[in-house]
Amino acid sequence: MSSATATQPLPLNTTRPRSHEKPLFDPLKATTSTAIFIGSTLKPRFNSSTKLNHFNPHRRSATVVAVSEVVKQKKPKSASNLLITKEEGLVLYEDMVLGRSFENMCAQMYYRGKMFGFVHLYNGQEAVSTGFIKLLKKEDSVVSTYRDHVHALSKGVSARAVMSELFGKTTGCCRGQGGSMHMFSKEHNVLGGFAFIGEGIPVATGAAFTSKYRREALGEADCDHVTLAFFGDGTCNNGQFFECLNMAALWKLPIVFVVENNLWAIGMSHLRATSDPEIWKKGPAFGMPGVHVDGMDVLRVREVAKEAIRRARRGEGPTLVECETYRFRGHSLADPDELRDPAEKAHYAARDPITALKKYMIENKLANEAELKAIEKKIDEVVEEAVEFADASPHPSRGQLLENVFADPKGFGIGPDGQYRCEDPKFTQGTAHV
Ligand SMILES: Cc1ncc(C[n+]2csc(CCOP(=O)(O)OP(=O)(O)O)c2C)c(N)n1
Ligand SMILES: [Mg+2]
Repeated sequence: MSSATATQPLPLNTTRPRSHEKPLFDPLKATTSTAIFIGSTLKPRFNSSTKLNHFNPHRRSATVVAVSEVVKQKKPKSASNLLITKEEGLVLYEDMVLGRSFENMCAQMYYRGKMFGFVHLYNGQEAVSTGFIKLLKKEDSVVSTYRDHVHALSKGVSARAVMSELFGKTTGCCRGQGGSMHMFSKEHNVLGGFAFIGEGIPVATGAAFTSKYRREALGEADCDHVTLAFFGDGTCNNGQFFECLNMAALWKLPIVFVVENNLWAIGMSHLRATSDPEIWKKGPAFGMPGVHVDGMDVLRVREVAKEAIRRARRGEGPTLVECETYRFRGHSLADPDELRDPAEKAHYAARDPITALKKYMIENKLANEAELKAIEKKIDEVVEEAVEFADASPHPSRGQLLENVFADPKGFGIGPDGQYRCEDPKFTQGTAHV
């Protein structure tokens, strides 16, 4: 091989693009119709340093782009050009602070040995959960991944129920049988929590199909329920993602596919793992709008989310939204987080979505310091109280161990005497011969 064509192997764990990689999407070359998207001209009052500016210089610098004109440019709410009212801003702020405080407390409790297994925190990504989920109705569904605590909280599952679930207690939202990666609440239509990546996408697609079936086949005219499917960048290279985009577009399902592109899949850089790192482009390939949004800016996320959710509710079909975000901690609490470049971490830390919203609200006189402090104090108390509640709650009995595990509990979980096999002292010898 001549030296001109030889390429150096890419060092592990770098975000540097491969030397043969084409420059990514160039917003300057985009036509008007490809570059316009809601929020793009609304100038939310974040200062210029908070504008989307991907860490990698070869990445796009566009704020928000779409390839479809389906979602039109929005008019500002009022002459003041603000994107939110005071009340809306306070709801968003409280939800993001709840997510952050809850996760910080999880870390403390995990290292004190109160939780078992892997625990994946959401710090840094709050603008995505809050920006989308706070727009939903109770009947709408949310499907998450193993990074699911905050999605459940945003959807209204109490901090007590999520913390107890993490502690493995009967008062948890899955009665202590799910743990960190399997948050579920029928009451709040949180359909999981999934440990396998991509596993939730077909579940979400099925939930969206249910809404359509109820409306169109069962004649429930007012059934306009929407499903949000959250998943990561790494998951977008999984076949289930493509299969579900196809079905959702084919049947015009009321679903929004929300990609939380935090640039990493454990220790694998998105740019190393993906032939075309601009995930939003995969939407139009299946005939649905694809949108990229700054996922560190809750107001921009919210504007995009509003339109995507409305589209779904109107029966106009799915949307793929790529939110560019960052996780502030390691992949899980077992990850020492030594792989990512400290400069990259510092870049995103400076764009903390909670600090940005606080600044926006104060600068625009939507709230003062004291009001926001009061919210932070209230949330601290909610989270402290959730820990006390979880700690004081009982562990499940051994008899609960096999509940909801086997489809045919008579054959496996319950012995001929009607007792759970795990109550049998010989249980450890196995149950397969029951
Ligand atoms: C089907 C399957 N394959 C592999 C894994 C191991 N795994 C756990 S997390 C992860 C990376 C996922 O990255 P991403 O989708 O970007 O989500 P993030 O952790 O960044 O939120 C992988 C490959 C898994 N859980 N499930
Ligand atoms: Mg990721």
